[in-house]
Amino acid sequence: MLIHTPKDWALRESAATPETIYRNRRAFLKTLGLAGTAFAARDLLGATGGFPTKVNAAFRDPALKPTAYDHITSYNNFYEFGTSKEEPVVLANRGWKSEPWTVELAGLINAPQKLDVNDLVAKMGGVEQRVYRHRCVEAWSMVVPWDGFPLAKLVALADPKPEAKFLKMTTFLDPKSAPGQRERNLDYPYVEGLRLDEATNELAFIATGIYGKPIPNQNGAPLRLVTPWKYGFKGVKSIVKFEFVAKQPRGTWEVMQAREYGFYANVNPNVDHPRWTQASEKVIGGGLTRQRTLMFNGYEKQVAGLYQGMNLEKNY
Ligand SMILES: Nc1nc2c(c(=O)[nH]1)N[C@H]1C(S)=C(S)[C@@H](COP(=O)(O)O)O[C@H]1N2
Ligand SMILES: [Mo]
Repeated sequence: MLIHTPKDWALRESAATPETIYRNRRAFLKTLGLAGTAFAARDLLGATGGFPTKVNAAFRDPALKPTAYDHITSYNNFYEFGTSKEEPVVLANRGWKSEPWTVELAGLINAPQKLDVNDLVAKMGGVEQRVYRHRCVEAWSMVVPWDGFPLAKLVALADPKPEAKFLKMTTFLDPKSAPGQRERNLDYPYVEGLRLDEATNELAFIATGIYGKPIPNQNGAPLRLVTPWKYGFKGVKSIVKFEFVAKQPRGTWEVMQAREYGFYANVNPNVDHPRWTQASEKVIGGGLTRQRTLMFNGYEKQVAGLYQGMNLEKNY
């Protein structure tokens, strides 16, 4: 794996450390007389995603050092826009529009609907910021300050019927805008799924921003799933449909290679990928640093109960 060298397009934020971004935002809010107040983003910026946000201290482990904005937004997996880490930042910003965006709630629910992403965010009560570990199945990791809302709130809005046991989430399909879909480098549209009790776990999150700014196209604008105890490929980007179903859906990577990528995809240092170890991970932005991978990516306390009595080697 190559260490990313910033290109011209990646230098926009290069002067901004995580610290200065926070400080500048605070200064900005102060000039508006809004520091410390909760308010709706659209009134202020007219931006997708409901900004700016409040930090949720319950999801901000002070021991976690957020990865620089530059790395988070220029080292990406988004196969719709290329299979390298560097292509998505260019190819997802060349004509593909993540705005306006309609989201569909469908399936075994009492409140099926199609709504604009901004209306959805408003119904969710705006956005909050959480700092989560992000661990890819390829054995690299970051720490990301995501802005967004708990997936449980969206599930409540959909109001599932008792028969609904799983939530299936689907990415847009637009081969004209997405070169990877034209090349069919995966089976599109990209699909992922969760058990309903996983979807309503307090950690499951829908991100609409990063570092208090609308989420860039290459990170899955305008909204993507974040399940920090699972490998990154579960975090389906640019979602157009949330469908509540009775049967366990098959994810795109599971369809491609079921022996390597399972439905659960819980981060587990004790179960290796068939082609490499999962016991440790490379830290993006951390030079040559590798660190030990933690069970459930460090979220054992919040999620271990979901998998009680399950064989995690068989249910990988
Ligand atoms: N639609 C879609 N979602 C996707 C992917 C993808 O290729 N297409 N890649 C996944 C993988 S493998 C990872 S690690 C994360 C990467 O998210 P990031 O680029 O924001 O770090 O997105 C996931 N979601
Ligand atoms: Mo990944």
